[in-house]
Amino acid sequence: MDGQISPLAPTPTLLADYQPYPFDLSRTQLRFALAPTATRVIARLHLTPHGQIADLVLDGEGLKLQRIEIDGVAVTGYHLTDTVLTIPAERLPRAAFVLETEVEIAPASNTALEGLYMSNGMYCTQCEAEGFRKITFYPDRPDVMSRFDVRIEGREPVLLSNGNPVASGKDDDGRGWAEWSDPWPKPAYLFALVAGDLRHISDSFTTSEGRDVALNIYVRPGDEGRCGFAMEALIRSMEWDERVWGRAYDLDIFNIVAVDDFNMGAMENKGLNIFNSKLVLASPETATDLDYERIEAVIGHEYFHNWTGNRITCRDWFQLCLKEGLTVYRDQTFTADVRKGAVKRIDDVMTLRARQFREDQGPLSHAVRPDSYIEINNFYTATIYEKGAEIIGMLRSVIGEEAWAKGTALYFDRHDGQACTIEDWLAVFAEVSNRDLSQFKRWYTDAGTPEVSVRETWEDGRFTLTFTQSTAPTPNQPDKPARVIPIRVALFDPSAKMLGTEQVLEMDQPEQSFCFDGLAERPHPSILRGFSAPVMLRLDPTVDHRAFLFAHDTDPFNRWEAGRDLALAALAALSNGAPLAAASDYLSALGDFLADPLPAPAFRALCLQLPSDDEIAKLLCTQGDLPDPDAIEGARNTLSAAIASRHETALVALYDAAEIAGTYSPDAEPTGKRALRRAILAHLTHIDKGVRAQQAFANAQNMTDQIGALGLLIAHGIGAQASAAFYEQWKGERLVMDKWFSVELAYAPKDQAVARAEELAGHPLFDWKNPNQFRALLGGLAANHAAFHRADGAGYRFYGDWLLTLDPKNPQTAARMSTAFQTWSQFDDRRRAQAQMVFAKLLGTPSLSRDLGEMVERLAKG
Ligand code: B3K
Ligand code: ZN
Repeated sequence: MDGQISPLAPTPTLLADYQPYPFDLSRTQLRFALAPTATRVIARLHLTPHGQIADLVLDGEGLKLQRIEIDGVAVTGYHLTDTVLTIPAERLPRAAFVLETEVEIAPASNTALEGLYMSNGMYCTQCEAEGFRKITFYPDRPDVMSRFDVRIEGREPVLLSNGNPVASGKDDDGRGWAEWSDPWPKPAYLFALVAGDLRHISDSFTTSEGRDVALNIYVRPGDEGRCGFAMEALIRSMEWDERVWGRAYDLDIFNIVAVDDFNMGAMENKGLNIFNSKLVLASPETATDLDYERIEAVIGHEYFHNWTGNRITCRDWFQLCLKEGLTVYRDQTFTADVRKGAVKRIDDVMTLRARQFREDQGPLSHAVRPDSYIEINNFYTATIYEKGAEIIGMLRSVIGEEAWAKGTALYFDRHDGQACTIEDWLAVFAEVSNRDLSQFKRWYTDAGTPEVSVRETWEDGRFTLTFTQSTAPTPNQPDKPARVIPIRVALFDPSAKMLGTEQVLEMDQPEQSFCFDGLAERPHPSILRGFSAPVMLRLDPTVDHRAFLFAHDTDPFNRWEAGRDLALAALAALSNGAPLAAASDYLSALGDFLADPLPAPAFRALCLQLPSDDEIAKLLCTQGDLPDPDAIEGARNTLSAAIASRHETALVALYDAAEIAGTYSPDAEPTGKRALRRAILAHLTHIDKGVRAQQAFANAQNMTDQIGALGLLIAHGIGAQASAAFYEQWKGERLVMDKWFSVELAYAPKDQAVARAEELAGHPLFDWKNPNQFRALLGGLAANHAAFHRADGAGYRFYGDWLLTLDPKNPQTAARMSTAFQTWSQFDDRRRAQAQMVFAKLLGTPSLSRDLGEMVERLAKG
């Protein structure tokens, strides 16, 4: 009954209903006898009632109960449903007791990839958020923390669980066993077990506290040669967390395991992180620069959870951002520190806008701390992760560096070993900074992206910036009172000299003015530097500093933003049918930028990359225009071609200068050069008949260059040969094949993409039950804006039918992939009607899962 919708509407879980668990669970002993179709799990739970008399309620789903005893005596009179086991209070001892259950589960038939399941003959687990209840009867909630001792029995050579290894051996019949003990109390969602025929690479790390830690990365046989970079990334993460946050590792061993079938990126199980193999395995020939960067970031992210998530966890799932927002903030600053510097902020803002702003401006908008959910897995969203991280950054700039350092130290001291709330988190900062953070807290409780408008006045040497904030209503939240918005500002004189220093203006009213006196000339303001708050900035339409800032701003983010705004304005005008002259401001500002010898390649690459069709469509909606996906695609191509013809000489010179000889390195500098060449190639391919892209493909020495060129060739309708060659070269590499499926669809001409998707869905190498492959194919199509949003609805229908196919097997991934539909209501009536037909079909399917059901219900509201 995996996640099947009940005939009655599912009841939401409410934050307001939180009650502490009435038992203490000091120790959990688990014994697994592994078998693919009949694994036995014996659980001994050491429970103590908290005083009041309460029923013992345990979660459990899809478990065959074999035995249930309290202190060695069989329990009678318990009540068992599909999801809950209840032992009435009157059948429980009044003092500490041990509940022992024995259940049988079938990991081989677990296609939902939640709980204990199998991937290529290997056993593995995924328990967050509520997967442990598919393993044994248990209080499966994050505020119940317990010490775990685990014994695993199986024929697999590698048997792993959390914590430190205690003992292992082999029985006479050749069956192996291993015992693990985790000294740190943890909630069940951090439990993990892995068993399989695996290979590993090892290293070690000595912590600042003098602990020698063995580090291992386990992979399928044959993949050992591709985990070196992941190991280096782990060591960099451990060093960084000690140096920057004072957090040291706390076990004798840290294991990472790569699995091919995984619903998301990775999971921070205590001492035994489980990763999607695409976020571990890398070689220059098979992984792109972006893959390398993501591997490092995700290895860091999961490792950083050891403190922000594991040592201090969440009281309930409404507090998910407590660990996720903070840990994303930590991984973003880690990447900026060790790899990318200032361009990382631009990447992060692009992601935030593409994913979170999009979510916040559509039917799925929700608060960073929501107060109700039906399926918690549907709330692992960009809002909780990325906007959650933005809030941390704002908090830091609002309270200042000193209070930030004191507050974080106090948080770790005070709450180590606890399951906490957002209130606990904010309280430490309120205390150390002596500030009332109740208005700031609205960032957690109020959904929606604030719009901040700016007006300028200049009079008698006084320059005034007047800001107005407003947030549009979001589902179930009609009123949006003013928030605290930190706005980083600098002023420049006309010769581009900064006047004074940068300041953080703190806005906390619906409208507020800030004055700057004693200025000789009207300044150029640079507002919201570093994107100091996740808001949509609307600048004074009567003054335009964008070309000035694109040429001179010393804040990389705002410099990039100025160029981006000019490009967006041009693209919006072209999409609405304006002639190319509408792009002339942008084209000449870009010329000045290209003539500046100083910018680094990575920054130049970002400035040369045009906004996505999705972003252009959103801008058109904001302006009150109806976006037409075909016109948008046309506008983007027109502008790209115009960039190429107008600036050909400068672009060719930069392209040639960024060529790299020698061996591949994933370091920031060569990565920046490759990104620049790819960005320039995207424009030049419009005017050179694809000659350079063909050369780039033929000469590519690494996956970054190869797949980059392939995408362009396909986009220009000249990729058939290259695509076939790519396929022949890589058909034996599962992770590269994911890239191929994706690129074939993301760049296919819009009128051919759906037919190609249908063809590829029947390809012998396409296994739709593998989440990476499903995501590659469906995600590839959804990334092709004009194809997915085809006016005749063919893109929507293909996509919807595949969600329906996947849903009974893997509701979590089906639900997540449904977010491709979140912008449906911004298009014309014909497209809207097509999307609504898909929703009606999905909602009319009686067996639709709770996961996908909740998503489609919300999406359909538009
Ligand atoms: N905490 C996990 C995500 C679990 C998702 C469950 N549907 C990975 C992470 O954010 O680090
Ligand atoms: Zn996380």
